[in-house]
Amino acid sequence: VVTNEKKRYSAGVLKYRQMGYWEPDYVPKDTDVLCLFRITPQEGVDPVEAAAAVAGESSTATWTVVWTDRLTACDSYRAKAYQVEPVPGIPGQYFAWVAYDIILFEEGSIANMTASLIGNVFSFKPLKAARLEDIRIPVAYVKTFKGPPTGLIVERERLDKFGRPLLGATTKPKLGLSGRNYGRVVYEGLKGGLDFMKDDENINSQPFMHWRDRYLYVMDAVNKASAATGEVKGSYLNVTGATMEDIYERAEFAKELGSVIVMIDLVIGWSAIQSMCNWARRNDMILHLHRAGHGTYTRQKNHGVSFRVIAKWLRCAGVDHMHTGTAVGKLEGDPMTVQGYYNVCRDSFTKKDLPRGLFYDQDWADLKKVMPVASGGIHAGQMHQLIDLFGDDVVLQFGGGTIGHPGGIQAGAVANRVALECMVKARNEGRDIKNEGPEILQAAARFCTPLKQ
Ligand code: CAP
Ligand code: MG
Repeated sequence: VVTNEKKRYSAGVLKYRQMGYWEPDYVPKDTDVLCLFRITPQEGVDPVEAAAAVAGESSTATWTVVWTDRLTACDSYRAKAYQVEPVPGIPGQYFAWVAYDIILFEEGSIANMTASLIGNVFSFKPLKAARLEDIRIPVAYVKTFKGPPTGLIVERERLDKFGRPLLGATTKPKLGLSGRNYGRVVYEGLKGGLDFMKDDENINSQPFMHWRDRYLYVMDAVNKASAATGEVKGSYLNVTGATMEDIYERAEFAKELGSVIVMIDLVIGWSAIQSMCNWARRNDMILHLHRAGHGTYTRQKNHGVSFRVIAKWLRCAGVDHMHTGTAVGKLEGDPMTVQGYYNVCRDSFTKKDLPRGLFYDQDWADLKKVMPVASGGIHAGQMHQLIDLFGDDVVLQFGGGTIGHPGGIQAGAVANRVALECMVKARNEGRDIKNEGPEILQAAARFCTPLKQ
């Protein structure tokens, strides 16, 4: 049985090319969705046939010709693989370029777009592996999405904070604190100089701290810290829950308590994210997106979906903050690729940029900009690297790098704020912070014990 199965997919019996899913002369239209897949065909499978199979299985085809094809305008419904080339330096891998007519997609629906593009094809037997590397969403389709409810420009206006990155911290330990102790951490962090505190990805409503309890103590801390510092402060209340009803109930309570921001996890799914975008828009709320779970399908370089594609879908779906990586912290990610994700968040028009992993120009029409979030194992000692890599429009989040400070949580926040302000000042004075960063930090530390510590 195994031998026959293998033959069926490897001995040139695949018919996708013959069925019309390979069109080497096709010139993509401005209105097409364009996808670049990295494919690894099984031994003996012709790469062109494999590319045609990807186009087929992610649009209209099944494994054989069906009579009912003739009852549709199949020429426009069929996706077209139009270019295949070996991946330089990696034997066995190919780039397959595929175009999809806009008619294949429901307007304003990421769930629908993803059900086609990543629905079946990643478990297809003729391929050992497949990865969706990049996507060009045509401007005609972009215009059917609402995009970020607030956007980074309006966020800065609401916060009244300009000309520097924003600072945040994830409350730690992730799980186990009571509401009252949790609130204390939030107060200390905000009072010490952070702009935001944040719930972690997995804190929802566990037995040790129910969500209402958390929200009450957190908002008490936010209000007291705002009064003490004279700054607008926030704490991302994670409204993720088991059902959409739970999510709405939590978000409504956060609003009632005066929070400026709520948070959702990527794992709630595309339709829930789009619903929360609508909710945030109706309620003048900043919407923070934690990309919990993304590493299960974005990390492997030969299989899954690149985060740059997820970032494009998230900007269309409509979030205001998006975790986008750090390149220098505890989590995987190289500087150039991560900068590419930041471009997707913040550009009005993201230019093709191969060194940063961007294969297409992307016109964002008038979709607002997303504030990227750098988080994961970073601390004040890396301030120069972070500002050099990401500039001002970013939230730098130091969880362990605030709450693990030897002098306490408030001291951790002070160290981060002083490190940030001295580095921004040095950069604005024209100093080369990339190389002189440690020196600049040490000079500031002479007058700031928490930073010195
Ligand atoms: C960071 C963090 C964040 C990750 C998410 C954690 O804590 O709270 O969830 O950064 O990763 O649980 O690891 P620390 P990403 O600041 O203490 O490291 O931003 O890449 O999605
Ligand atoms: Mg976390």
